[in-house]
Amino acid sequence: MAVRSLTRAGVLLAALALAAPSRTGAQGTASERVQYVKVVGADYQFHAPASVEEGISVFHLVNAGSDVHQMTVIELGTGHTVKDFFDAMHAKGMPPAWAVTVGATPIIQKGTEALLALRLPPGKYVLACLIPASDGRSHTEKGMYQAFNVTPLAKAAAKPSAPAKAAPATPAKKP
Ligand SMILES: [Cu+2]
Repeated sequence: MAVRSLTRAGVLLAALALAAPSRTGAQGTASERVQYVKVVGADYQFHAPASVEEGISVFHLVNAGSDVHQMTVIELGTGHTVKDFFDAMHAKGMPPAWAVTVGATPIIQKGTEALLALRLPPGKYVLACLIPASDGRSHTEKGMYQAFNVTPLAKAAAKPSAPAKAAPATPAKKP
């Protein structure tokens, strides 16, 4: 009798422990896929995938240029385009008020790397290097920005026969 009660309590605790890491409830599962997103930063442009699926993405920024760089992930929201963002950066040298900064890497030297893990909902985003160059212009203005989309997970689930679609260049096998 006592043993059975303990066992039941143990199972309940285990279930709670499994549920705890997921702050957003339904989205998080024990088998949630983590997408690996390689981003190469050059002087002055980014080479990055055009889209990722919603959920957790780990951005791996490599500075392949000779200048210092960083990467800020900005959500454009509805009603704004990448051009709107670029125009605002050109006018003020900093992101406009409507742009939502979702995350950013530190500033890294040439030949170094930085990792940034984010949980991204579907939407339109832009990667941008916000560092001002010596002439006062941001690296964004020099071309260091790239639009990317976060696509709903349901879209991928509708095509179960093409699991490797989201990451053609990299083996996204990490749990
Ligand atoms: Cu830069």
